[in-house]
Amino acid sequence: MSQAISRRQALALSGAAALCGAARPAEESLDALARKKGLRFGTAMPAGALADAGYSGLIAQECGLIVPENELKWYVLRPSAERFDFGPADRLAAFARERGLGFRGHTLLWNRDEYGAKWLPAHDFGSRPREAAGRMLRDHIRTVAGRYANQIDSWDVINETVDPATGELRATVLGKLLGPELIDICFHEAKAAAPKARLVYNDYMNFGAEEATHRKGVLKLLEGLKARGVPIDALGIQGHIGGGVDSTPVARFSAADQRDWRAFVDEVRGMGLDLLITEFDVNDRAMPADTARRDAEVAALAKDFLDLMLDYRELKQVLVWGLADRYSWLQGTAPRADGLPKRPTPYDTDLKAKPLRAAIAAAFRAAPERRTWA
Ligand code: 9MR
Repeated sequence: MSQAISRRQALALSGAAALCGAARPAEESLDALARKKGLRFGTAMPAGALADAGYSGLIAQECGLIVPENELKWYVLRPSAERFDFGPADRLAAFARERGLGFRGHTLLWNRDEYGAKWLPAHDFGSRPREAAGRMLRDHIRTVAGRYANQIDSWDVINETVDPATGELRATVLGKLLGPELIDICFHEAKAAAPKARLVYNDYMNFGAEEATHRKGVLKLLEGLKARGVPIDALGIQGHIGGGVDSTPVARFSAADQRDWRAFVDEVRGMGLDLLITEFDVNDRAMPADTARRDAEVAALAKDFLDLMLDYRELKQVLVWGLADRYSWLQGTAPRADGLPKRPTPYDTDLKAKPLRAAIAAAFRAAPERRTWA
């Protein structure tokens, strides 16, 4: 056993002490199960959760890495064009270091203006706007990726730049000024600023016939990047399954959907890219009200999806978008018709493990071994 692992285990035990009596799994952590197969398991974490000792202790116990949920986005980091605020991201980085956890970066550019810096759409780029926009983007990436170059092991360089409706690149302020070159600039600058970090394109293309245009658009983007020699290491598959935010709810991973999804993942693998599941959760918006039945449906859908994905030895990390239901973004998005709280994550609101946790553990146990990324 390596020294790093024993230090992590010691730290996890001290974290578990902070759980203050919340129910804890009597078995190995999800990250320990993942590691046996060369994988890592982690979660998104908001800086606000640092004050929640029970929850942050559970994260330190179950996870091998965290990713800031919002704290590295332009709208948090860039209160104005001139100023950076690293406070919240630095607090999460410190937590990761103290607990011996890895740290992922999300995201150097979320190429959707509605989730960008508030001031950007009205920004005056002056008489040579294209040059000014390129400079701003490069400065941003150099500053942010450079700051965490020794800690962040993989970066979502670009998040969600493919329009699911058309498969084309989204029209954004920076995209209109720089054209498709915007994407290349981001990857090249990230490589220069953080040469050791793996560079990832992250998006929410999903399984299901409705998602075919999105999948096709992502493949086209990746093919272009590879053809131009852009330094990209992996595709981040967000893995928000269950549908239901702006698409039809999906309760099953049908044989036809599995076939089409495999064809998509095979193409990505064929380009020599690794894979991550970066934001896993199961939207239970249209599942039964009864808790036991709902949890069973969530777990079954998750297990089918994870089993297929873990079959790919290119899959190196699995991160959930929140470890407990009270921290899930889905609570505030497209509510259930019956108004009941959603149950999309592995732990309930009282931090008790649910069948989804068991499904993830079972999928890791059944997964083939792979060469680790770390
Ligand atoms: O979970 C995040 C939520 O707290 C934010 O309000 C929202 C907008 O910044 O982003 C959510 O996270 C998204 C992630 O950054 C990218 N993929 C989709 C996630 C859920 O919307």
